[in-house]
Amino acid sequence: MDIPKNHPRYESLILREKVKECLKQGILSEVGVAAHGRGEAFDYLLGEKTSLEAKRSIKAAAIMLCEAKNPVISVNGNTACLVPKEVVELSKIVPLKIEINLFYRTKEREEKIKERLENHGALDVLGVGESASENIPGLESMRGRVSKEGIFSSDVIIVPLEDGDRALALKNMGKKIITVDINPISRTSMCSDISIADNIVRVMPALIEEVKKFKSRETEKDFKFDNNENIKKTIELMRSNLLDYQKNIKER
Ligand code: PTJ
Repeated sequence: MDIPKNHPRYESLILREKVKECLKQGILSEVGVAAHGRGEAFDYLLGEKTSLEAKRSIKAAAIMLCEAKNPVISVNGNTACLVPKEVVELSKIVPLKIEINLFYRTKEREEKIKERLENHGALDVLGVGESASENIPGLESMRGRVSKEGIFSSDVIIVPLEDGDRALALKNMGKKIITVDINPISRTSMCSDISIADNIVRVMPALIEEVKKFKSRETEKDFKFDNNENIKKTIELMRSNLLDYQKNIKER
């Protein structure tokens, strides 16, 4: 569908078109559409821009990724739909491994997501078919199936767009978790080591830039990050944005 460029919700509608297309192609799960809608609602509360808190968490994530021994990005249907090019670029510059990990796992979806990532330049995609032969202890869902050389043996994992029980199970295995979840109070955000509360379409380009800065030694050496403080400030920002909306109604 042709979306008029001057539509006030242009960017959001373009993303919806992408989601619709990925659903048709079998990349996104049907439930992934609901997950996207939940993300849109939180984006409204954040004013649809990257907050200072999100910028700080992105910088902390870049440092953690670059200092990791075996970093991995976990890719589900929503992530593969929205940011395939950026996932591949990040995997090359850190470098890190790409692993497909689906809640609604089917062979067909694994293959389609792999193909989408390969079309964007991915060379080695883990987590497909027999490659996911290990299990995350204590996790009953399909997300528990992971590859030995990827998530199972990783030290740092980026877990985007997932509000569930896997992050905690991975933490219990002794891993460091970075999440990209625009909802700062999701289970995953609350138990991660670094919680990036921003839209993944804005996070990935910013994360790639921060990794480049770290690699070229432009990141300040004494950068400190406190995830709990950052989550609290993000919630405060949402609250103050809501109060601004309320004030605007009174003044109209
Ligand atoms: O592809 P599969 O089979 O693995 O299925 C993926 C599901 C839909 C199961 C997975 O995405 C999921 O667990 O969805 P949830 O539980 O709704 O969690 C998704 C989280 O991501 C929610 O907290 C949303 O607010 C958040 N979110 C949605 N869209 C975005 C987002 N966060 C950042 N950027 C977005 N664009």
